[in-house]
Amino acid sequence: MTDAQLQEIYTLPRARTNPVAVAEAEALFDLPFNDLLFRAQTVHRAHFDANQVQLSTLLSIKTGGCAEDCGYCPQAARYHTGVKNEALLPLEDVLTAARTARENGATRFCMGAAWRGPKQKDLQPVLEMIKAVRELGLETCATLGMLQEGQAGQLKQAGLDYYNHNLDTAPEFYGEIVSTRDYQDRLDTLEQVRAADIKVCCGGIVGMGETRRARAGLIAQLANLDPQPESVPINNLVQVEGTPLYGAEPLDPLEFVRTVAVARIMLPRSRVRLSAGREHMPEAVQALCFLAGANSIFYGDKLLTTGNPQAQQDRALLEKLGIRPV
Ligand code: SAM
Ligand code: DTB
Ligand code: SF4
Repeated sequence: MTDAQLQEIYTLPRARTNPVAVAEAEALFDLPFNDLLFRAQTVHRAHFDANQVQLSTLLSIKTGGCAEDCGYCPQAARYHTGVKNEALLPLEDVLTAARTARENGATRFCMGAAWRGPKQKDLQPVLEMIKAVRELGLETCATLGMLQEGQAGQLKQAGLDYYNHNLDTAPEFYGEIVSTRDYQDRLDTLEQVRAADIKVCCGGIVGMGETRRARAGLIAQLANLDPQPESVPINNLVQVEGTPLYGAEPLDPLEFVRTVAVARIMLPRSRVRLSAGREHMPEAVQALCFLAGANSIFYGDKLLTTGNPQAQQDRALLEKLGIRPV
């Protein structure tokens, strides 16, 4: 891709990133590992208690059968991954899961649906779920896909605290991963979420065969959202057989740690979440991610359709590191 093409991609109407910010992120990635981690830890301590990690529990409220073609996703109908389709869960099932999450010490409950976006008839029962989960004293988060005009306002009214909608990767790599919605669609949804005064949870996935420059591009793009997202999930691709990205070259764990560190430095006030990909991540690598400034995790035995470390195992890890869960 030429510099002119890159310039064009990064100046989409609502994409505020310019190549200078990408270069800044790239320069951070290129630092010696210890210098990068020292800088990240310094920024981290200036804005957060360094021994505290926020716990969010996920629940898939509608599973599989999705019409989109996201190349990483086991829930896309067009890939044959063995995920069992499930209609929208009844309110009682959601509440049972939320109560368990609360008892286990989670403070936020994130409800995910395998939709391109919610139809109006789908939204109503989700609004009931949000209200009921909030009444349990949990923070609420939802990830339902693209939002249409007016839907963010309804979510806000129901008591939604956070909306998760990821940019996934850098604009120049995005077209190789997803074709059924474009980057601008994602930025538009994020703008609707902001306008409705819901906190933004927005991050991406690494380990999809992208270059370091693309990882820098993703972080720069996130950092240039104005205001910056309150919550930034950094996912390491969970490779699921049947998806196009199955068999991609796995990312070097130290490069994953670097990605977390660059996110911490460029998004100093955001909670950076060490997200998908922890199930098979050695504890020492997770500890390095916390040192690099990660201060949130998905907590609970399952993500949406794939595994996550057992809650008990996570509590033991945090205890070993002297990290307080919040
Ligand atoms: N369907 C909605 C959407 O795509 O906006 C919401 C749910 S979707 C599963 C939420 C996010 O999960 C995706 O944007 C992607 O970043 C992440 N994700 C999905 N599959 C993943 C995988 N195999 N590994 C890592 N992250 C994944
Ligand atoms: C996010 O950034 N990661 C979560 C959440 N937001 C919705 C999802 C991870 C999904 C991993 C694959 C699965 O379990 O289906
Ligand atoms: Fe559908 Fe979301 Fe999966 Fe994409 S990431 S295929 S939109 S469930």
